[in-house]
Amino acid sequence: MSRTERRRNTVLEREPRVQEPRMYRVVLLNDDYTPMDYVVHVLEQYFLKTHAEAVEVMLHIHERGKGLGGTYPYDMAETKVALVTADAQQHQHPLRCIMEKE
Ligand code: TYC
Repeated sequence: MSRTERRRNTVLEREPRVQEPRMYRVVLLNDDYTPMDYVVHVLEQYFLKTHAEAVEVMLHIHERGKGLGGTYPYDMAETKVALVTADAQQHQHPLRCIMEKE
């Protein structure tokens, strides 16, 4: 069925029936102990950053307190948080990764 309604001479656009999924930011937090190289590795491995991008994001987090890994639908964001948290724990680093509603 068409998304438009005709009333006399006016064509009214209806709201789209399908909404974009709500997106979530996956954010990494700074701490004093996690090695910089490890954070760069996490950004490359889990957020598919190039090495140069990963270094830039890591330095941003180090200087500003937090930074963006990526933005994803809920399930993907939740999975990234779980994978990064598990990896950091395995390596005994206190790195924290959280999600925020966009
Ligand atoms: N601040 C850490 C250090 O000096 C590096 C670091 C960067 C830690 C980013 C966590 O999310 C982080 N070794």
